[in-house]
Amino acid sequence: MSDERTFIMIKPDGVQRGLIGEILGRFERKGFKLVAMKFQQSDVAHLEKHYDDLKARPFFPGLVKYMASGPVCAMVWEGLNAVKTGRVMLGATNPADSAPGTIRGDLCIQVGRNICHGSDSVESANKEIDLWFKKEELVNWTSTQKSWVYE
Ligand code: D4T
Repeated sequence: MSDERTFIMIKPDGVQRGLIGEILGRFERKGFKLVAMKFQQSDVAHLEKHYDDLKARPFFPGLVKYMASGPVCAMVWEGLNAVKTGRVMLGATNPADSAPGTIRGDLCIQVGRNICHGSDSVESANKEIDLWFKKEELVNWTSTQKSWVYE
């Protein structure tokens, strides 16, 4: 149960604003385990695959252009209910609806620059992890904190 994985990505605006440490630190302090991380600038084709379910939406071209405009920090975090809790930590898609205390609620203003992405289901997490990482990039390690994070 504590091995559920989610894909979290700090978007180009989050990177440009120097928020990698802040966002990564929240997942680390929460108790989740980092399994993989990479810093890269993706091309449009890769981002179109990532956002394939949104291709009919009017904001899709602008979204992909912005996502390709600079480097992102892509991560895999592991732990109990990592997908659902990760979304709660991010806050609502539109920062205007995100509660204070959440990443979007605290750190951004507009939906088109909402600084981070998190998988919305275990199924999409698995798809996204496959799209962004090779199997050998997922590090198999034991966190010494595990016995203190879980009863
Ligand atoms: P991501 O996928 O970035 O974590 O966002 P969400 O899962 O929270 O929300 P989403 O898939 O509906 O939107 C993906 C991405 O598109 C941007 N967006 C969204 C936008 O620019 N305008 C809009 O009206 C909406 C709904 C923000 C997130």
